[in-house]
Amino acid sequence: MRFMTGFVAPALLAGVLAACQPTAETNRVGPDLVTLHGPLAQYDRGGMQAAEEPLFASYGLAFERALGFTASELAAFDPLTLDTDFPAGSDTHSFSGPLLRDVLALAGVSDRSVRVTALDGYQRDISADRYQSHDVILALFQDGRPLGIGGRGPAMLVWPRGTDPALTGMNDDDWVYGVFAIEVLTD
Ligand SMILES: Nc1nc2c(c(=O)[nH]1)N[C@H]1C(S)=C(S)[C@@H](COP(=O)(O)O)O[C@H]1N2
Ligand SMILES: [Mo]
Repeated sequence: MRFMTGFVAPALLAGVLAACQPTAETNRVGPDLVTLHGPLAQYDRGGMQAAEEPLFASYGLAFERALGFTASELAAFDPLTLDTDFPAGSDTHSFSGPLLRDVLALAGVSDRSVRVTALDGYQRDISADRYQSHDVILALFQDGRPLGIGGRGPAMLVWPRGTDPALTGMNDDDWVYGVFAIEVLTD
């Protein structure tokens, strides 16, 4: 994300508006892996363009503006590592990535539910109470390797069910892999 807040001189407006569109950009290494939309305090891109963004469109993810996170932007957060079984009862893996609440806080979000959408269309709603009270991460790595597209990437919700007593025995329903969009709900 590149913040676009504050005042801009009228002469700069055209350029700023152009920068809001998900079009030609040369100063980035890769795409937004996770796009945050809904009522945010910060945005860095314009509206969803159905003709150019069919995956958003096919899941009904329409927005006027959003905040996108590239791999390097997600990697800039302090990571947390969780050693936990996944799927439940299976092998233990070491997952790491930013706390979901930290990513949301960067966009000024702290008390709203979020709807997490995966590449396969799987969706789960997570209440603010849950992401604030549990150290759920947006995992980017499993056992030191980046989560890949086609695997569990680009990001995955991983919960500390091995160490957080309140999560003992939780099932996998909210362990969403293939996360690419997070909508902040207005409840
Ligand atoms: N993207 C995505 N994540 C998901 C699911 C899914 O269907 N899609 N299923 C959930 C459920 S119900 C389970 S039990 C676990 C394990 O799913 P798997 O059998 O597809 O590995 O992933 C969870 N995360
Ligand atoms: Mo499941």
